[in-house]
Amino acid sequence: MLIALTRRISSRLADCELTHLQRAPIDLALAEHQHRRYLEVLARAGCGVVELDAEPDLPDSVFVEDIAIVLDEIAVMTRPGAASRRPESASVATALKDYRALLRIEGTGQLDGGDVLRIGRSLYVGQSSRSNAEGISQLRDLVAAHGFEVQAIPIRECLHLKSAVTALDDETVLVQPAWVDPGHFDRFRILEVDPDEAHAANVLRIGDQLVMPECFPRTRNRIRSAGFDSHVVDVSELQKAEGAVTCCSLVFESVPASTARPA
Ligand code: CIR
Repeated sequence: MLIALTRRISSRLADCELTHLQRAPIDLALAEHQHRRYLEVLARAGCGVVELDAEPDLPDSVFVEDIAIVLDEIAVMTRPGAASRRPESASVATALKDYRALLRIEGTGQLDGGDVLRIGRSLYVGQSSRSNAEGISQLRDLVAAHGFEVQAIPIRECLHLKSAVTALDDETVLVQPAWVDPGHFDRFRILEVDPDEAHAANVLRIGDQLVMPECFPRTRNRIRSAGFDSHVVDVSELQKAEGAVTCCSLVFESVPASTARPA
């Protein structure tokens, strides 16, 4: 069974970190409504949705993707690049320890889960303002024993690697070429976002189902022409906080931690 670990929106969402966007007023009630719809889509896509309690004092805490990388046998607790986000880890770790043995990025390492794109046994990791060389190097060492290789990928003008590229299946990626060089993914079939939809590359993959924001119909048509259907959800208020669809959940196979021991 697939679990989607999520968290209720903080009432202080409007105080979120912003890197590439200007601050715009966020309608909190609408954000909460959209988040509930997002959870419904996750359930429709086959996930058992686990909702952590809100962390009212942690504005970005709905974006649980950045806090951990859940792999088949282990989960790596990140050390988020924004110091304001580090207190989000404790409750996510408490929830994940029932499912996976936990490893950690430590010391001066910085890593956001939004920078980590898994395809098969490869982890592509964005070199971003949030994820530094030390964090990427620690991740490489932690996952090597579990059969994963790590490849660092330069990005530009966007927050995370997964703002610029996500996988639609194990053979196909959806890329925003202004933010990442598609050449890094030339072993895959490459689809590009519609030029009028700069932020459309962030698509959430749940098994063989896809979820994307409602506001990118042109890119949705492009991927449909390539054979990919998708669920849509309106996430306009979370987008003002520089979030999208991958960032609000950690989706993983439910394996009790006792049977998912590190090698
Ligand atoms: C931040 O800047 O950390 C949040 N305002 C947005 C994080 C979005 N995370 C993601 O896409 N993985």
